Amino acid sequence: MTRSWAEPWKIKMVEPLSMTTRDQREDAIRDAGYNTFLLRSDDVYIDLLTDSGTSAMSDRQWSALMLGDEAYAGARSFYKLVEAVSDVYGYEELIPTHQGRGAEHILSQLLIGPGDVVPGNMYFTTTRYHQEHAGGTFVDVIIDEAHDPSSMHPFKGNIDLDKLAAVVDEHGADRIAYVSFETNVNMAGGQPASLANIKDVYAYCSERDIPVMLDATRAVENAYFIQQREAGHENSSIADILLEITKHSDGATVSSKKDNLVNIGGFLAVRDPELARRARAMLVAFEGLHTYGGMAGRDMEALAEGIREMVATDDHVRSRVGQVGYLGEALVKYGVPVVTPIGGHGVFLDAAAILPHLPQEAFPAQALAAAIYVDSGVRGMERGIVSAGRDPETGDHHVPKLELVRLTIPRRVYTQSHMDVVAESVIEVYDHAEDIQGLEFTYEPPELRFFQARFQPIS
Ligand code: PLI
Repeated sequence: MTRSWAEPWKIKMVEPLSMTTRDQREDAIRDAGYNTFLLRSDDVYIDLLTDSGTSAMSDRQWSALMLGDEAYAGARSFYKLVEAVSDVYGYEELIPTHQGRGAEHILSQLLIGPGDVVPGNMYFTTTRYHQEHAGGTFVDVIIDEAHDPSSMHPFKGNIDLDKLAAVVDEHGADRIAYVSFETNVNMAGGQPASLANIKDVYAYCSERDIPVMLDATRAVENAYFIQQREAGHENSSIADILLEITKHSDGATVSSKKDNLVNIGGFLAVRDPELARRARAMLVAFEGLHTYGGMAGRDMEALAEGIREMVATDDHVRSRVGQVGYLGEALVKYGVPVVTPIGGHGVFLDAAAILPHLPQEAFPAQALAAAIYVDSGVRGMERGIVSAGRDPETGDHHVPKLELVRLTIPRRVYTQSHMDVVAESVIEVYDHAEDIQGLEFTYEPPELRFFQARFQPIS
């Protein structure tokens, strides 16, 4: 007999959700320019826009808030955070920022010069933005399987060493600012890299003096997949695997709004004291003093506690990724095209396969996210051609191979019954997918356009 798993927590406080009618939702999405980012959360029933900053904190984190030391300089809460990052991630030098992109900004400005190249495993929107803003060119060196939604490769986040070597040979090692290595690659569908690949990339780069900077935002979820899928690690704890991952890097940027179980915060962590010194000089100009950066003392307390909690037992991440898998399996069982294997933080619907009647320039994923919202009040997010933006040189759309809608599961927030409601809605929309019309821009912002763009149905 199979035995069910359940969440390793119980609910102590609840937040009522808004229920809306279909008519209300049709008005709301029209008013939002068919962009789910522009909906008011009061008009949303189950909010799967993002897992970023949407976690439920534990009672320990809430009580930690009260211990926040709000001293301008040298706050006790900062030193607690330094200890937590050192114990759990193994980096000694901490630069606290308001969130992940604050850390990306500082790292990019310090390490990238005009004309430099930054190879990475697929791109993330804000990460690439900061790399380009600093004058660099991002080059995707992820394995080909990552661009194939139906490939069952267990480590679709791996870097292809041949692709990386080709970039290094073409430009020369001294033009490579660093390798930007994301754990559990968001845009690929929450897909992990193997520890073997992380080690190989680090060995290759170290021989050539090329730094490896992790985006360790979802490294805990990556560690879980290593434990489950990579031979030799099945008996290691998540905490040990995480340290093994970070050991093979020179530093990391982290958005603490994901794995770290807080609603705001982030950091840059490095090993090199000289790089840390330069980062602190930038921190005081752009974020705040070096012992709080972009965070209040109470935020650093809750973050230090969240960092320890995320690896205190393996049950947390098993249940977190298990819930994502539960939703994914329900959709796979019905035959809805989704990115496989199911990722760590969300289920990614293959909008190109669901809406074959729409060309990519008609923004199928944007249209599908809007249709799911109208059906049930479930809010997902476009992760396709709109998110990819335009090439800053040519002005043409970047045309990603993946045209996806992401249903991202906040940590410790929703129950399996919510997942059932989501699955039923997606199936309903999938069954009538041929009725969904394409969209066109009515407003296209120049930077990170997906956040605030507005659309209308193509007449
Ligand atoms: O949203 P920030 O600034 O704390 O972090 C930016 C960021 C960096 N790296 C990765 C892999 C992310 O996923 C990320 C933010 N992700 C968001 C907001 C998301 O919805 O996935």
